[in-house]
Amino acid sequence: MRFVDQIRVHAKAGDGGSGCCSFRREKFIPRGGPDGGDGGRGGNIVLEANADTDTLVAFFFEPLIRSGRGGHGTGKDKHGRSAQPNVVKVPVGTIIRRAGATPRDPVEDEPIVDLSVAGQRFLLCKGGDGGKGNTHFKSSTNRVPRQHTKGYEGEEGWFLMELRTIADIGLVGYPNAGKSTLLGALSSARPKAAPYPFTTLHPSVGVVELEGYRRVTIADIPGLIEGAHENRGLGHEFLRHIVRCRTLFFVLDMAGSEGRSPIEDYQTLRKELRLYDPLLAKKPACIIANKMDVPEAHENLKAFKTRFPKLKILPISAEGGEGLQGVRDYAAKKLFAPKVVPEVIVTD
Ligand SMILES: Nc1nc2c(ncn2[C@@H]2O[C@H](COP(=O)(O)OP(=O)(O)O)[C@@H](O)[C@H]2O)c(=O)[nH]1
Ligand SMILES: [Mg+2]
Repeated sequence: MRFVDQIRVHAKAGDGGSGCCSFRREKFIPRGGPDGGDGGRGGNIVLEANADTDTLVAFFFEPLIRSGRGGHGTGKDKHGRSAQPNVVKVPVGTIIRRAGATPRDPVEDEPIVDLSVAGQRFLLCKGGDGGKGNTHFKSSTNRVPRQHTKGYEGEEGWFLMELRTIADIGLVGYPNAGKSTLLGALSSARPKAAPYPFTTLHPSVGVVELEGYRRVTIADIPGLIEGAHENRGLGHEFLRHIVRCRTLFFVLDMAGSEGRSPIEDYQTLRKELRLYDPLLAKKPACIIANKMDVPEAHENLKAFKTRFPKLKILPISAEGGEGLQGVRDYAAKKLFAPKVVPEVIVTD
Protein backbone atom coordinates (compact mmCIF):
# COMPACT_ATOMS: atom_id res chain seq x y z
CA MET A 1 0.00 0.00 0.00
CA ARG A 2 1.17 3.48 -0.71
CA PHE A 3 1.39 6.51 1.39
CA VAL A 4 -2.19 7.76 1.15
CA ASP A 5 -2.15 11.45 0.50
CA GLN A 6 -5.00 11.61 -1.95
CA ILE A 7 -8.35 9.90 -1.74
CA ARG A 8 -11.81 10.17 -3.21
CA VAL A 9 -14.66 9.98 -0.75
CA HIS A 10 -18.42 10.11 -0.83
CA ALA A 11 -20.11 12.14 1.84
CA LYS A 12 -23.80 12.28 2.64
CA ALA A 13 -25.30 14.23 5.48
CA GLY A 14 -28.27 12.92 7.40
CA ASP A 15 -31.79 13.40 6.07
CA GLY A 16 -34.23 15.41 8.10
CA GLY A 17 -36.90 13.59 10.06
CA SER A 18 -40.49 13.77 8.85
CA GLY A 19 -43.14 15.98 10.32
CA CYS A 20 -45.95 14.21 12.11
CA CYS A 21 -49.70 14.15 11.54
CA SER A 22 -51.50 13.86 14.85
CA PHE A 23 -54.44 15.33 16.77
CA ARG A 24 -54.96 16.00 20.40
CA ARG A 25 -56.80 13.25 22.16
CA GLU A 26 -57.71 14.19 25.68
CA LYS A 27 -60.53 13.58 28.04
CA PHE A 28 -63.25 16.21 27.68
CA ILE A 29 -61.71 17.47 24.43
CA PRO A 30 -63.29 15.16 21.95
CA ARG A 31 -61.91 16.73 18.83
CA GLY A 32 -58.61 18.36 19.64
CA GLY A 33 -56.63 20.32 17.13
CA PRO A 34 -53.56 19.15 15.25
CA ASP A 35 -50.48 18.49 17.36
CA GLY A 36 -48.01 16.76 15.04
CA GLY A 37 -44.44 17.87 15.77
CA ASP A 38 -41.72 18.72 13.25
CA GLY A 39 -38.98 16.38 12.20
CA GLY A 40 -35.47 16.97 13.54
CA ARG A 41 -32.57 18.14 11.38
CA GLY A 42 -30.23 15.62 9.86
CA GLY A 43 -26.65 15.69 11.09
CA ASN A 44 -24.13 17.88 9.28
CA ILE A 45 -20.83 16.54 8.09
CA VAL A 46 -18.09 18.78 9.34
CA LEU A 47 -14.40 18.41 8.56
CA GLU A 48 -11.94 19.44 11.20
CA ALA A 49 -8.22 19.95 10.69
CA ASN A 50 -6.50 17.95 13.36
CA ALA A 51 -2.85 18.21 14.29
CA ASP A 52 -2.59 14.67 15.64
CA THR A 53 -3.69 13.06 12.41
CA ASP A 54 -1.20 12.94 9.62
CA THR A 55 -2.65 10.66 7.06
CA LEU A 56 -5.77 10.13 5.04
CA VAL A 57 -5.34 6.41 5.34
CA ALA A 58 -8.56 6.01 7.34
CA PHE A 59 -10.54 7.08 4.27
CA PHE A 60 -8.64 4.59 2.19
CA PHE A 61 -10.37 1.84 4.12
CA GLU A 62 -13.69 3.62 4.53
CA PRO A 63 -14.26 6.16 1.78
CA LEU A 64 -17.81 6.90 2.90
CA ILE A 65 -18.71 9.64 5.33
CA ARG A 66 -22.17 9.66 6.83
CA SER A 67 -24.09 11.34 9.61
CA GLY A 68 -27.27 10.44 11.39
CA ARG A 69 -30.79 11.29 10.25
CA GLY A 70 -33.12 13.52 12.19
CA GLY A 71 -35.80 11.96 14.36
CA HIS A 72 -39.39 12.06 13.19
CA GLY A 73 -41.82 14.39 14.83
CA THR A 74 -44.45 12.82 17.08
CA GLY A 75 -47.77 13.73 18.60
CA LYS A 76 -48.28 16.21 21.42
CA ASP A 77 -46.17 18.66 19.44
CA LYS A 78 -42.99 16.75 20.09
CA HIS A 79 -40.26 17.61 17.64
CA GLY A 80 -37.92 14.97 16.39
CA ARG A 81 -34.41 15.02 17.75
CA SER A 82 -31.82 16.72 15.56
CA ALA A 83 -28.87 14.50 14.78
CA GLN A 84 -25.43 15.37 16.07
CA PRO A 85 -22.97 16.53 13.43
CA ASN A 86 -20.38 14.03 12.35
CA VAL A 87 -17.09 15.83 12.92
CA VAL A 88 -14.51 14.13 10.77
CA LYS A 89 -10.86 14.68 11.57
CA VAL A 90 -8.50 15.22 8.72
CA PRO A 91 -4.82 16.11 8.80
CA VAL A 92 -3.89 19.78 8.86
CA GLY A 93 -3.20 20.67 5.28
CA THR A 94 -5.98 18.69 3.70
CA ILE A 95 -7.33 20.27 0.58
CA ILE A 96 -10.82 19.40 -0.56
CA ARG A 97 -12.02 19.49 -4.14
CA ARG A 98 -15.28 18.48 -5.69
CA ALA A 99 -14.98 15.30 -7.72
CA GLY A 100 -17.17 13.13 -9.89
CA ALA A 101 -18.79 9.85 -9.03
CA THR A 102 -16.15 7.73 -10.71
CA PRO A 103 -12.36 7.94 -10.59
CA ARG A 104 -12.33 8.88 -14.25
CA ASP A 105 -14.48 11.95 -13.75
CA PRO A 106 -12.68 15.26 -13.65
CA VAL A 107 -11.85 16.88 -10.35
CA GLU A 108 -12.50 20.59 -9.98
CA ASP A 109 -9.34 22.64 -10.06
CA GLU A 110 -10.37 25.15 -7.45
CA PRO A 111 -10.38 23.67 -3.96
CA ILE A 112 -13.50 24.29 -1.92
CA VAL A 113 -11.42 24.50 1.20
CA ASP A 114 -7.85 24.24 2.42
CA LEU A 115 -7.88 23.09 6.02
CA SER A 116 -4.54 24.56 6.87
CA VAL A 117 -4.83 25.47 10.54
CA ALA A 118 -5.42 23.06 13.39
CA GLY A 119 -8.97 23.32 14.65
CA GLN A 120 -10.31 24.87 11.47
CA ARG A 121 -13.70 23.49 10.57
CA PHE A 122 -15.61 23.28 7.35
CA LEU A 123 -19.20 22.31 6.74
CA LEU A 124 -18.88 19.79 3.94
CA CYS A 125 -22.49 18.58 3.71
CA LYS A 126 -25.45 20.11 5.43
CA GLY A 127 -27.98 17.89 7.08
CA GLY A 128 -31.52 18.06 5.72
CA ASP A 129 -34.11 20.15 7.52
CA GLY A 130 -36.87 18.34 9.29
CA GLY A 131 -40.34 18.17 7.77
CA LYS A 132 -43.23 20.16 9.22
CA GLY A 133 -45.85 18.63 11.45
CA ASN A 134 -49.51 19.13 10.68
CA THR A 135 -49.77 21.91 13.30
CA HIS A 136 -48.29 24.23 10.69
CA PHE A 137 -51.14 23.70 8.29
CA LYS A 138 -53.93 24.73 10.60
CA SER A 139 -56.01 27.65 9.33
CA SER A 140 -59.45 29.10 9.74
CA THR A 141 -60.65 27.06 6.80
CA ASN A 142 -58.80 23.91 7.66
CA ARG A 143 -59.13 22.91 11.26
CA VAL A 144 -58.31 19.29 10.67
CA PRO A 145 -55.18 19.51 8.56
CA ARG A 146 -53.70 16.21 7.57
CA GLN A 147 -50.80 17.72 5.64
CA HIS A 148 -47.33 17.22 6.96
CA THR A 149 -44.06 17.18 5.07
CA LYS A 150 -41.27 14.70 4.81
CA GLY A 151 -37.81 15.61 5.94
CA TYR A 152 -35.42 17.11 3.39
CA GLU A 153 -32.52 15.11 2.12
CA GLY A 154 -29.07 15.78 3.46
CA GLU A 155 -26.52 17.17 1.02
CA GLU A 156 -24.18 14.72 -0.59
CA GLY A 157 -21.29 14.64 -2.99
CA TRP A 158 -18.02 13.15 -4.09
CA PHE A 159 -14.88 14.86 -2.97
CA LEU A 160 -11.20 14.50 -3.46
CA MET A 161 -9.15 14.94 -0.32
CA GLU A 162 -5.53 15.73 -0.80
CA LEU A 163 -2.85 16.06 1.81
CA ARG A 164 -0.12 18.41 0.88
CA THR A 165 1.38 20.00 3.94
CA ILE A 166 4.40 18.25 5.24
CA ALA A 167 6.38 20.80 7.17
CA ASP A 168 7.43 24.42 7.42
CA ILE A 169 10.77 23.55 5.93
CA GLY A 170 11.43 20.90 3.33
CA LEU A 171 14.99 19.69 2.88
CA VAL A 172 15.60 19.12 -0.79
CA GLY A 173 18.79 17.60 -2.09
CA TYR A 174 20.45 14.68 -3.72
CA PRO A 175 21.16 11.50 -1.82
CA ASN A 176 24.17 11.86 0.52
CA ALA A 177 24.03 15.65 0.59
CA GLY A 178 23.51 15.39 4.34
CA LYS A 179 19.74 15.93 4.76
CA SER A 180 19.23 13.22 7.35
CA THR A 181 22.27 14.32 9.29
CA LEU A 182 21.01 17.90 9.28
CA LEU A 183 17.52 16.90 10.37
CA GLY A 184 18.98 14.90 13.23
CA ALA A 185 21.25 17.76 14.27
CA LEU A 186 18.50 20.39 14.21
CA SER A 187 15.49 18.64 15.56
CA SER A 188 14.92 17.90 19.18
CA ALA A 189 11.79 15.85 18.78
CA ARG A 190 10.29 13.61 16.24
CA PRO A 191 6.54 13.56 15.94
CA LYS A 192 5.30 10.04 16.38
CA ALA A 193 6.21 8.03 13.32
CA ALA A 194 3.19 7.37 11.18
CA PRO A 195 2.53 3.72 10.57
CA TYR A 196 2.99 3.64 6.84
CA PRO A 197 4.04 0.31 5.47
CA PHE A 198 5.43 2.32 2.61
CA THR A 199 8.58 3.79 4.03
CA THR A 200 11.02 4.58 1.28
CA LEU A 201 9.38 7.86 0.50
CA HIS A 202 7.77 8.62 3.72
CA PRO A 203 9.05 12.01 4.75
CA SER A 204 10.79 12.11 8.04
CA VAL A 205 9.66 15.15 10.00
CA GLY A 206 11.36 16.76 12.98
CA VAL A 207 10.62 19.71 15.20
CA VAL A 208 13.15 22.49 15.51
CA GLU A 209 13.01 24.48 18.71
CA LEU A 210 13.70 28.15 18.24
CA GLU A 211 14.20 30.93 20.74
CA GLY A 212 11.14 32.00 22.66
CA TYR A 213 9.52 28.55 22.63
CA ARG A 214 8.80 28.82 18.97
CA ARG A 215 9.02 25.74 16.88
CA VAL A 216 9.01 24.86 13.24
CA THR A 217 8.80 21.52 11.54
CA ILE A 218 11.40 20.33 9.14
CA ALA A 219 11.08 17.44 6.72
CA ASP A 220 13.69 15.28 5.10
CA ILE A 221 12.07 14.13 1.92
CA PRO A 222 14.34 11.60 0.30
CA GLY A 223 14.06 10.47 -3.25
CA LEU A 224 14.71 13.41 -5.53
CA ILE A 225 16.54 12.19 -8.56
CA GLU A 226 17.00 13.52 -12.03
CA GLY A 227 13.85 12.94 -14.07
CA ALA A 228 11.60 13.11 -11.04
CA HIS A 229 9.22 15.45 -12.83
CA GLU A 230 8.67 12.72 -15.41
CA ASN A 231 7.82 10.44 -12.52
CA ARG A 232 11.11 8.64 -12.82
CA GLY A 233 11.91 6.74 -9.66
CA LEU A 234 9.16 7.78 -7.33
CA GLY A 235 9.42 11.30 -8.58
CA HIS A 236 5.83 12.44 -8.41
CA GLU A 237 5.32 10.99 -4.98
CA PHE A 238 8.28 12.98 -3.84
CA LEU A 239 7.35 16.17 -5.59
CA ARG A 240 3.81 16.15 -4.32
CA HIS A 241 5.21 16.08 -0.82
CA ILE A 242 7.33 19.13 -1.22
CA VAL A 243 4.64 21.24 -2.86
CA ARG A 244 3.31 22.32 0.48
CA CYS A 245 6.41 22.74 2.52
CA ARG A 246 6.32 26.44 3.28
CA THR A 247 9.95 26.97 2.42
CA LEU A 248 12.59 24.83 0.81
CA PHE A 249 16.13 24.47 2.03
CA PHE A 250 18.31 23.09 -0.71
CA VAL A 251 20.97 20.96 0.89
CA LEU A 252 24.12 20.80 -1.22
CA ASP A 253 27.24 18.78 -0.76
CA MET A 254 29.63 21.71 -1.02
CA ALA A 255 32.59 19.35 -0.75
CA GLY A 256 31.62 17.94 -4.12
CA SER A 257 32.02 14.37 -2.86
CA GLU A 258 31.81 11.61 -5.43
CA GLY A 259 32.59 14.01 -8.22
CA ARG A 260 29.47 16.10 -7.75
CA SER A 261 29.31 19.74 -8.62
CA PRO A 262 27.29 21.88 -6.24
CA ILE A 263 26.43 24.36 -8.99
CA GLU A 264 25.12 21.65 -11.30
CA ASP A 265 23.32 19.95 -8.45
CA TYR A 266 21.50 23.13 -7.60
CA GLN A 267 20.55 23.83 -11.20
CA THR A 268 19.22 20.33 -11.73
CA LEU A 269 17.25 20.37 -8.50
CA ARG A 270 15.63 23.65 -9.47
CA LYS A 271 14.87 22.37 -12.91
CA GLU A 272 13.12 19.27 -11.62
CA LEU A 273 10.95 21.35 -9.33
CA ARG A 274 10.11 23.87 -11.99
CA LEU A 275 9.16 21.25 -14.53
CA TYR A 276 6.84 19.61 -12.06
CA ASP A 277 5.17 22.74 -10.82
CA PRO A 278 6.27 26.28 -11.68
CA LEU A 279 4.96 27.38 -8.29
CA LEU A 280 7.65 25.34 -6.64
CA ALA A 281 10.33 27.38 -8.30
CA LYS A 282 8.81 30.51 -6.73
CA LYS A 283 8.77 29.11 -3.24
CA PRO A 284 10.97 30.87 -0.70
CA ALA A 285 14.20 28.99 -0.59
CA CYS A 286 17.75 29.14 0.64
CA ILE A 287 20.91 27.12 0.21
CA ILE A 288 22.43 25.01 2.91
CA ALA A 289 26.06 24.64 1.95
CA ASN A 290 26.92 21.46 3.80
CA LYS A 291 30.19 19.66 4.54
CA MET A 292 32.10 22.88 5.05
CA ASP A 293 34.46 20.91 7.32
CA VAL A 294 35.96 19.41 4.15
CA PRO A 295 38.78 21.70 2.89
CA GLU A 296 37.72 21.61 -0.79
CA ALA A 297 34.33 22.96 0.18
CA HIS A 298 35.66 26.50 0.52
CA GLU A 299 36.75 26.79 -3.10
CA ASN A 300 33.42 25.39 -4.21
CA LEU A 301 31.50 27.78 -2.03
CA LYS A 302 33.38 30.71 -3.49
CA ALA A 303 32.56 29.60 -7.02
CA PHE A 304 28.96 29.00 -6.03
CA LYS A 305 28.58 32.48 -4.57
CA THR A 306 30.04 34.03 -7.69
CA ARG A 307 27.62 32.08 -9.85
CA PHE A 308 24.57 32.83 -7.67
CA PRO A 309 25.30 36.13 -5.94
CA LYS A 310 21.71 36.76 -4.92
CA LEU A 311 21.01 33.50 -3.14
CA LYS A 312 20.86 33.25 0.60
CA ILE A 313 23.57 30.75 1.51
CA LEU A 314 24.08 29.22 4.93
CA PRO A 315 27.42 27.40 5.24
CA ILE A 316 27.32 24.55 7.74
CA SER A 317 28.77 21.25 8.75
CA ALA A 318 25.82 19.10 9.69
CA GLU A 319 28.11 16.42 11.01
CA GLY A 320 30.37 18.77 12.94
CA GLY A 321 27.45 20.82 14.25
CA GLU A 322 28.85 24.04 12.75
CA GLY A 323 26.61 26.83 11.56
CA LEU A 324 23.41 25.31 12.89
CA GLN A 325 22.52 28.42 14.85
CA GLY A 326 22.60 30.34 11.59
CA VAL A 327 20.07 27.94 10.16
CA ARG A 328 17.81 28.30 13.20
CA ASP A 329 18.02 32.08 13.07
CA TYR A 330 17.19 32.11 9.41
CA ALA A 331 14.25 29.78 9.95
CA ALA A 332 12.95 32.01 12.73
CA LYS A 333 13.23 35.09 10.57
CA LYS A 334 11.63 33.55 7.52
CA LEU A 335 8.94 31.45 9.09
CA PHE A 336 8.00 33.00 12.28
CA ALA A 337 5.48 35.48 11.24
CA PRO A 338 2.42 34.97 13.44
CA LYS A 339 0.13 32.53 11.77
CA VAL A 340 -2.99 34.05 10.39
CA VAL A 341 -6.01 31.89 10.90
CA PRO A 342 -7.80 31.82 7.59
CA GLU A 343 -11.44 32.67 7.69
CA VAL A 344 -13.44 29.61 8.52
CA ILE A 345 -15.97 29.27 5.78
CA VAL A 346 -18.77 27.80 7.84
CA THR A 347 -18.68 26.63 11.38
CA ASP A 348 -21.33 24.53 12.89
N1 LIG B 1 32.29 15.62 6.06
C1 LIG B 1 31.01 15.70 6.24
N2 LIG B 1 30.22 14.66 5.99
C2 LIG B 1 28.91 14.77 6.19
C3 LIG B 1 28.33 15.97 6.69
N3 LIG B 1 27.00 15.79 6.78
C4 LIG B 1 26.76 14.54 6.37
N4 LIG B 1 27.90 13.90 6.01
C5 LIG B 1 28.06 12.55 5.53
O1 LIG B 1 27.43 12.41 4.26
C6 LIG B 1 26.84 11.15 4.13
C7 LIG B 1 25.38 11.29 3.76
O2 LIG B 1 24.67 11.92 4.82
P1 LIG B 1 23.09 11.76 4.98
O3 LIG B 1 22.69 12.69 6.06
O4 LIG B 1 22.73 10.35 5.13
O5 LIG B 1 22.63 12.31 3.56
P2 LIG B 1 21.16 12.28 2.91
O6 LIG B 1 21.18 11.16 1.94
O7 LIG B 1 21.03 13.60 2.23
O8 LIG B 1 20.18 12.10 4.01
C8 LIG B 1 27.04 10.45 5.45
O9 LIG B 1 28.12 9.55 5.34
C9 LIG B 1 27.36 11.56 6.41
O10 LIG B 1 28.18 11.10 7.44
C10 LIG B 1 29.21 17.07 7.00
O11 LIG B 1 28.79 18.13 7.45
N5 LIG B 1 30.52 16.87 6.74
MG1 LIG C 1 18.80 10.51 4.20
